[in-house]
Order: sequence, then structure tokens, then C-alpha cells
Amino acid sequence: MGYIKQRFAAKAIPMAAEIREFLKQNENTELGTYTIGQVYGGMKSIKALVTETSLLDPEEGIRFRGYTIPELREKLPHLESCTEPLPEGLFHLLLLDEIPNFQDAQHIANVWARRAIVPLHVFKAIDRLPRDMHPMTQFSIGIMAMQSESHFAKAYRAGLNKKEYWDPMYEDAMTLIARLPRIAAYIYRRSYKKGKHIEPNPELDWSANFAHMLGYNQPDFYSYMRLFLTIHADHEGGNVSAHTTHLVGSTLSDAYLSFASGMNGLAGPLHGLANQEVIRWILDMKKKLGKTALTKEAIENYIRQTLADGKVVPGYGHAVLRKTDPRFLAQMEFAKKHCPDDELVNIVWNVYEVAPKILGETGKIKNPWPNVDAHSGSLLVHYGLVEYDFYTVLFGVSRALGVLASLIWDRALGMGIERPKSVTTQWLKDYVASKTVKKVEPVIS
Ligand code: CMX
Repeated sequence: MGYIKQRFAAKAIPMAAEIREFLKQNENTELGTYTIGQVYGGMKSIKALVTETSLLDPEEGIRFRGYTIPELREKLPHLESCTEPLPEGLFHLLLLDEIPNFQDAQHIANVWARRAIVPLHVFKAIDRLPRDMHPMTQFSIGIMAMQSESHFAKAYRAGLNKKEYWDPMYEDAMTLIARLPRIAAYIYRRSYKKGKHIEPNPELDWSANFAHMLGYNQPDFYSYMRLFLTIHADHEGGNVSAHTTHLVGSTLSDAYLSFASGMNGLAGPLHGLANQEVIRWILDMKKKLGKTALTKEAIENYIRQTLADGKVVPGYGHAVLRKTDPRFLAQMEFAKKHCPDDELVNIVWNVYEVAPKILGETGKIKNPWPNVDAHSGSLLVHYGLVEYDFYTVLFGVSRALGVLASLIWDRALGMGIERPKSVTTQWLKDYVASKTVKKVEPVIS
């Protein structure tokens, strides 16, 4: 057994016993309350999931295993040539709840490098798809094509004891993470670079090798990819990509089936697709305003027009956050250091100056502040990666780290199949009519 896996087993087996004991004492303890509005409104703020890898505070933003984004940038191991953290180290933290040293991160990098070879049939499956099919659809199909390799599915069929479920789930998750950059880069090169593929460079870390296979070898772009792949990895368990992966996994679907489902959720414009939508929106604004200078006033008018047209301003708002997303701020800090004069980056900053006030004035948007997706596209364009339909795939590669670490934990802790109760509108009307109902303030935390 590899040493990361051994350390995982040493933590997970006692924790499963601890949770069983905790449940014996607290199974019937009441946990909050919720309203009919929340039931219709996407279950927001209802505490109904357990996810160990991260926790989101509406005011402060995400903490990965207790650490904020600035703390992670400071504490996670990095290469001598780069101050941004290695996502390999972040994965160690998410899985084991321990800040790794450089050797630990290197160990994970080596495991992923050894497993990175993608079976030929996966490339063949992708090659049969139309080149202009959206990259997220190709990505999901590529992940599904790898499912034939699932250790979990084979072991389950052979009659695996439920106490052992986590073990093949761990193997599948590690292999899947190892291969995602190659699949993503393959899709990018076939869609946009006439199928001229680039072989991996085993000398490079996971992020830099990914950038290299995409065809971008600037050291600063390597740094940005390390930051990008770290900050997009996890956002507690209720967001659509994390929740879908967990939900599908709760049926004992393997890591490939579960993660592909999560990616189909990430591909929606209200979730991960927003990173492409932001750049599309900014480029449209530039085109429509033509020769008009992009003053703050012109941007303000464009935002008002977007709202008047009944569209969302992409990259703004959040279901949980109520302040500027620290993942936006981390990218802003990166851009101030590396490309403060870039045109699109400056437009993003100008939008940030005017949009929150206008969105706030609508009186209905609960969070007028930017989220992670508001900044990433401008940096990607800066480094030459202009094909914005591809941006959500980058998000997806990163998201694998969080949701697959959680899936391994789900199997180790014996999380049950998800099956919340649904009711009809008539049931709710009868309920309201039959009782003296109490109205409560929805809890936003
Ligand atoms: N532009 C215009 N309207 C917005 C808005 C925005 N950026 N954000 C919210 N609203 C609207 C909602 O559509 C909703 O309108 P209706 O009442 O007419 O349906 C109203 O304001 C209230 O919404 P909310 O409670 O503030 O926000 P939700 O929790 O329902 O939705 C989110 C959250 C992110 C989907 C929403 O803010 C949005 O659509 N933002 C733009 C898309 C985006 O950036 N998504 C990425 C999120 C981060 C990620 O997952 O990657």
C-alpha cells in the first residue's frame, strides 16, 4: 500500500468509528429549521450535507481544512522558482487534513505522473466527436470512456466487503486525477490547434505539465495554473459539481461515473461555465461599444442594459458568499504583480468598481460582489489562451481534487445513499392549511 493511502486508512478507519459513536448519542438532535421558500428555492442554507474537506463562510469565503486562501498561498509547499502553491500539496491537505511538506507533495506528483497514461480507447472515443462540440461535453465523455478501467466497479462485482469500499475508490480517484490534464489538453489541441498534440513532460509538476500539454510554456503561466488549480479545487459540499459527484457516488457509482456527473453540473452557466461567460460578456461589451471609450460610465450603462435585457451579469453573485470572493482577490493580487497593464484585466477591475453598486440597487440580488469566475478569463487571455469555451474544463480539472478527496472519505465513512423526501405543492398547501404555521427568518450561514 502506498504511503499516502496508508496514512489515509490510519485516519479514516478511526474517524468512521468516531462518527458511529457520535450518531449513537446525537441521532435525534434537531439541527436548525427551514422554510417553504427554501424548499422551492434550491434548498439554499439548509444544513443537510457533511463534507469534511472545506467549509464556506458567507463573509470570509472558503477555508480548505481550516485554512483561508491567503493562508494556503503562504503555507502550502511550492517550487523554488514559484511562490504559488502546488495543487499536489492541496490534495494532500484535503485528503489527510495535514499541511504537507515538499516531499509529501512531490510524492503525490510522482504517483500522478506514473498513472498519467490515458488508454488509447479514450482518445479514440474523443476523436469520434465533432470538433466543435463544446469542450465540457467532450471532457465528460472522455471521463466516461475511462470508466472501463474502474477498480471500484470490478471489485464491487467481485463481492467487495463494504468496509473496503474506500480502497478501490482511492485508486480510481488517484488515477482519474492523474489523467485529467492529458484528456483536457487533448480536447484543447484537437478543438483549437488542428489536432497537433503535445507529449507530456515528466520533468514538470502536475500544473506546469498541463500548461505545457496545452501549448503554453511561459513560467508565469505555469505559476498562474498552480494558483488556478489550487483555488478552484473545492467550495464545500453544496455547490452543484460537488453535490452531484457526492449524490451520484452515494449510489456506489464509481469515481468516473460520479465525477462525470459533477462535470455536467459544472458545465451550467450559473456555475462553472460562468468563467467563459464573463469573457464573452466583456468582449461583447467591447464590440457593442465599438469606438466608445470603455469609461466606468459606459460600463455602468452596459451593466444596466444587461439587467434590463433580463440576463445575469456573469461572474457576480453567489448562493452562499456575501462578500468579494477571496478567490477573485487572489487572482487580482496575481494580476497586479504579473500584468497590471493588461487591457482585459483592467476592464475586469473597472467592472468590479461599478457593478456591485448597480447590482445592489436592484434590491433583489443577495450578493452583488464578484465570484471566482469574474477574474480567471482575463488572465487566461493575457497568456494567450483565448478560446474561452475551454475555460470551464480548466475549472473541472481543479474541481477533481476536492470532490474526489471527498468521495474517498464518503466511502471510508460509509455515507448512505441520498434520498431526501419530496412533496407536491398540494401537500404543502394542505400542510399550511392544517396547522398554525410559524414564520421564521431563513438562516444564511
Ligand atoms: N446578475 C443578474 N441577476 C442576478 C445576479 C447577477 N449576477 N445574481 C443574482 N441575480 C438574480 C437572480 O437571478 C434572482 O433573480 P430572480 O429572483 O428573478 O430569479 C435574484 O437575483 C436573487 O438571486 P440570489 O438569491 O441573489 O442568487 P442565487 O443564489 O439564486 O444564485 C448565482 C446565485 C451565482 C447563480 C447568481 O448570483 C448568478 O446567476 N450569478 C451569475 C452567474 C455566475 O457568476 N455564476 C458563477 C457562480 C460561481 C460558480 O459556481 O462558479
